[in-house]
Amino acid sequence: MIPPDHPRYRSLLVRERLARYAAEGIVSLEGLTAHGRGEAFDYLIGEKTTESALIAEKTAAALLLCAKNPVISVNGNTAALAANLLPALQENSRAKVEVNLFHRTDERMRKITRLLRDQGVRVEEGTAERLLPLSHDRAFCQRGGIFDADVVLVPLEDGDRCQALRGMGKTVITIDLNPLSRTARSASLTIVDELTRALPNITTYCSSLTRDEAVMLAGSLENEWFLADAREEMKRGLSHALD
Ligand code: PTJ
Repeated sequence: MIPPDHPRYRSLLVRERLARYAAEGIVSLEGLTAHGRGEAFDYLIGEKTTESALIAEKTAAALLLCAKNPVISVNGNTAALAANLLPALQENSRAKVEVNLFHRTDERMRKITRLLRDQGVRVEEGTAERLLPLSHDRAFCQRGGIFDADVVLVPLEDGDRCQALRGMGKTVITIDLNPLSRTARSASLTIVDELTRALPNITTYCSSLTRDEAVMLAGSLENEWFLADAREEMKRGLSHALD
């Protein structure tokens, strides 16, 4: 029982939820360590959406709106943290949702799909094939889903797949609190923000951007600027903490 007056109440609730989903086999044990790493980077940006992250979120909405075939790729952590946020994003962005796992088992695929559907997400139903040039199981995806997508949103991504998708000519948007990760550096657009803060902002921008604004923003994207600003924010956060 976590007391609501605990100074880290929200963070402890999220940890408890992830631990529960890990016990149920939805989050991988490795996913718990990935969450801890994210928390550490979130401290450094003050656990809030920075100005540049908000612009990145607006740009992500623009990319999704301009896409012909946008797809949101969902792993165990994303399902556990944000299943309830995905229906609105799917609605506003017209994106397909496909489950894609690093630690892939049929049982986890089923459980995550069920969790998403229970929240109202329309999950792609096709058969996954080994279609991406990767030696691990993230190579499995669906024709008509990730394989045919022109823009893919891949929160909490693994660097290899990000590079593989870029190599296939796709625009890759990631949400990753670590601006130094291979994923962050190889994505077309990196949102350095916490997943559950970032998704509602993208959803809102998907419904408020005009077509012209979306085309203009999508065309002016410079990922290095977002990464550099996130690093600066973190440096400022660290010096502030040490003062
Ligand atoms: O469910 P599976 O089997 O597909 O496995 C998923 C994990 C997350 C285990 C897998 O994709 C993985 O190993 O990811 P990495 O390489 O640890 O990368 C995850 C990145 O997400 C790290 O850079 C973390 O800092 C970041 N991160 C963790 N939690 C959040 C986050 N970024 C944004 N919001 C978060 N809540």
